[in-house]
Amino acid sequence: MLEKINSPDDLRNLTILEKQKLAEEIRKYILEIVSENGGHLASNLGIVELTLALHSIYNFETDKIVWDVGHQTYVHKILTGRREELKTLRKLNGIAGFPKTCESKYDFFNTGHSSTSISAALGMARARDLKGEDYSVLAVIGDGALTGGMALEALNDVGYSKTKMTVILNDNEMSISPNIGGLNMLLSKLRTKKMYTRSNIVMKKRINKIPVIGKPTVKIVQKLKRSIKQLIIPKMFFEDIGFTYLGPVNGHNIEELQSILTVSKQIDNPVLIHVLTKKGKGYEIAEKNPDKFHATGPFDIKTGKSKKEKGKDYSKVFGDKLIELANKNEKIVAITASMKDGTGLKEFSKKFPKRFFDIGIAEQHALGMAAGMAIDGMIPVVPIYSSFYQRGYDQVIHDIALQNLPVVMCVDRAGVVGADGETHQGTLDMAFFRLVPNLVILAPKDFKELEDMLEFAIDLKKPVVIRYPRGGEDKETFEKHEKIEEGKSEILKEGKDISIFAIGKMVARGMKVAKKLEENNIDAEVINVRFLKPLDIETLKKSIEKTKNVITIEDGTIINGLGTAIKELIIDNNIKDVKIKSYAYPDKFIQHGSVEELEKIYHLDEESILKEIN
Ligand SMILES: Cc1ncc(C[n+]2csc(CCOP(=O)(O)OP(=O)(O)O)c2C)c(N)n1
Repeated sequence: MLEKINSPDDLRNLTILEKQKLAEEIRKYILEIVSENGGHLASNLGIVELTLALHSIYNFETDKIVWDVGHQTYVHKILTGRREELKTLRKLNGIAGFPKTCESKYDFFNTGHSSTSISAALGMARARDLKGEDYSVLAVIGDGALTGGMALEALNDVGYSKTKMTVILNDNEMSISPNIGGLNMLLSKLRTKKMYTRSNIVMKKRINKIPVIGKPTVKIVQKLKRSIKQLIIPKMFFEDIGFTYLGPVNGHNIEELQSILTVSKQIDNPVLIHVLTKKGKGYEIAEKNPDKFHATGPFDIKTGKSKKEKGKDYSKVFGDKLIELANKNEKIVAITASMKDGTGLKEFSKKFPKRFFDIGIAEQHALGMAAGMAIDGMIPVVPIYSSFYQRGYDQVIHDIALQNLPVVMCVDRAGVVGADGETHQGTLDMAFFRLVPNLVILAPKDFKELEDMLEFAIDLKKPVVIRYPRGGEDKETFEKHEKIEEGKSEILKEGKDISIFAIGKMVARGMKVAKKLEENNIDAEVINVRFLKPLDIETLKKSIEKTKNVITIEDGTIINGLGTAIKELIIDNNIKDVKIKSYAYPDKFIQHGSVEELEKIYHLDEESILKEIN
């Protein structure tokens, strides 16, 4: 059946039974592709029937849909003419793992970060109304994404606006890990209510059609409507803030989904449809381990085992060291915005449950709360992925840095992350953190240096940022690990012909480049810059004055990073006749592909650097 589906039109004449069969084929197809390419498996397996129903009832030639996070759009991509291309999922120049307006006319809004869909959809609905047009606008959001502040701000506005739009709440009780929070408590009450079935949908339609004649009758009828509705719809949050709440509905029953979507389409006010789904549906191994299969690398379908041996990574090194430090210092607390596993805090959460806080997908709140804990004597450690730190920028500035509070901000997945692409690349953090007064910014050259930096940061009693990349350390190992001192770089190799200044994971590359240069009788000096801020002006200046030839290497954007800092240093100190070249990512959003491929494209690999020096 799947081979016959080239556009949503091909769904129109299918029976429910045929759609059920198609759902199974889609599951199998996604499983095959993700087991080869890696990707977001469990969320996509859980949303197959819902996506089929959406494309059956709505016509996205005119109607519009925004997918929250966007990691669950593989089914949507298959149904909208990208079935074959999906085989190139997350590969360089292949299909993206998230919606992209440039990829298809059926992708109406780019997503990747959580909790944006309701705002975007409301914007589209308001634009539609201002233009006097008529089509449906939908947002599909998970129960995890609903915990994000932006989603709640949008709900507040939608309910009040009375604008015609539909929010589909895909409730699988999971964020990446089990979902938490007060809203989750509310949803779990709703989950236990009687399921919406075709028969009570029909009843609700009838209630809405009770005619209203004359003023006195209005009140009676409205009262009657309300009391009947209460029998079916629990009076609660969503209705109170201006939505018509429909559900809960079984998200794996295509017939019931289609019925409820048909009702929603006819309502001219905001509607919220509560859909219950199972993450990983249809693949038992993922159903049992939805967190592990939220996002996965290539794996064996039979066993669920990873095809690549997962070595030690920076997140694990961070998590283990934090446990060691927390054993000695009871003021240390750890905060995560729904990323316990990804940031290496799983073991910490078990060891110190009272000092561990998973606060939902709410980076702003995580950092604001960290500031509160710090001002009252705790030492909060907050690991967040680089691209998600963007969410909490004002909290870093206004709540933490301005009050000079001792919060340790660990920037995981810094630099290019690879297959997740533009929304997830962590190339901007050095640039935006460097602007902020009071921040101390470091990046380790290897695992051991991350451990040392964490220990240093916890003792520093200042706001500190430590950035480190996804994955493991370089094979280039370092014997030397000087003590970390504020604002002090580390000279790894002395030389007289060229100064190589590198930071973070790029220090290893700098060393390799220096070794190769040595073969050509070029004597390079290599400095592990360590602190982007405060910069070790004295040491770096001395080196520049000696060689008058500098290259800088960093895994961040070219704007306002290490290269910029060194250029400023040269000008501010009036050092004349210096040749300088900076290796960094360009002022662009970096597409998906493997880290190695992207480094090559942007001339950050060893070979490109050497070619340009010679
Ligand atoms: C701002 C932001 N923080 C964190 C993430 C990482 N992240 C991706 S999906 C996800 C969980 C989403 O849960 P939910 O919305 O319930 O969708 P599900 O995967 O369960 O279908 C998280 C935390 C993100 N994409 N954006």
